Amino acid sequence: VRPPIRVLITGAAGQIGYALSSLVGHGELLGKSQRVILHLLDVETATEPLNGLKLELIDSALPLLTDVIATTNPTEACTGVSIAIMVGGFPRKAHMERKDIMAMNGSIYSKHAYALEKYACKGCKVVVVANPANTNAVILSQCAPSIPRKNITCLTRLDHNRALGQVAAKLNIPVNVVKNVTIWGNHSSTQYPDVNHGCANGITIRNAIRDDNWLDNEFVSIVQQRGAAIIKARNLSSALSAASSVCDHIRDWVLGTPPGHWVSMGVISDGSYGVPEGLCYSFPVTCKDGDWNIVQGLDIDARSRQKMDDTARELEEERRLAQDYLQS
Ligand code: NAX
Repeated sequence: VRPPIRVLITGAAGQIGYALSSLVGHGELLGKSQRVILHLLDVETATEPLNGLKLELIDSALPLLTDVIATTNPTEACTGVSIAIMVGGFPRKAHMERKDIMAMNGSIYSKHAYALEKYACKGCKVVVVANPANTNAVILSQCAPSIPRKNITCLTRLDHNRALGQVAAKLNIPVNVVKNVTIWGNHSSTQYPDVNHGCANGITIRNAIRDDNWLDNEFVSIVQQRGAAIIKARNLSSALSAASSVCDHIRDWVLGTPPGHWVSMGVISDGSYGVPEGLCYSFPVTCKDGDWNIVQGLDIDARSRQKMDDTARELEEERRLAQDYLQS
């Protein structure tokens, strides 16, 4: 029997944490035969709901869940973890400027980076969910230089899954026969959802849908604005779908993507596709043996190029704000 793996969820008392911890306990993160110990971290003001979550997890009697540690101490939370899911953060409020939100998250992510670097297992895999997810990942990577850059990622799988869902709905086919869409860039409304290399039921998405106008305009804006549509409908941001996508992101990273399939992950750019090095940018990736690699050699048309550059520019601007904070 394999030993249990320690999985950290920060911001665990929030709504994504609530949905995610149960999915992890059901084996959706690391497979149905891998036992896990959940490390749940939140801030002191959230102690009661955090403990309430622990009680509910105990009551769920999940065979794969060996133990639950609920804590407000980052050192205890990070000790011995092999997977770190960073959901905790300070969301942007209407009155806040981007530089203020960057400073709040800079302070959180530099502290968490320090605790992970010092106390997590060597080789710990990190996914940042909290917004601005891409730039929080850059901050974390800069503040934890001993964690390999390849181990620090951000979540754009929810956007990827939203794109798959839209194509499947348009064609009235099951979502699992749609593959190889790509989310390029930032997890924000400047992201570029790209179907140019995707397939549905074995034919290209463009040939299957036969409506370039819809694909180039409405589809792109539905995916870019989906987060806002969920907030309008629920009066709360996406939680169930975000939690489910986190599991997809980590499971594929650890266990591998199926042959011929790629997924979207925010990863630290190595300069592929002309994306400035060091930005955390969403690319198409394949995963094998616990490692991801950017899919190379895709044809990029002029329209796509422009959208990929626009979202890179936004990320550079975010990185500048983060840099200002880190140097202050
Ligand atoms: P909630 O506000 O419900 O939960 C956030 C939790 O983080 C709270 O319990 C809070 O106390 C905790 N927290 C704050 N500072 C902390 C710290 N220093 N240490 C530990 N915990 C801390 O938000 P929720 O709806 O769960 O969303 C969490 C984050 O995910 C937000 O930043 C949100 O914008 C982001 N999202 C990112 C998505 C993505 O695809 N990358 C999609 C979903 C979501 O919008």
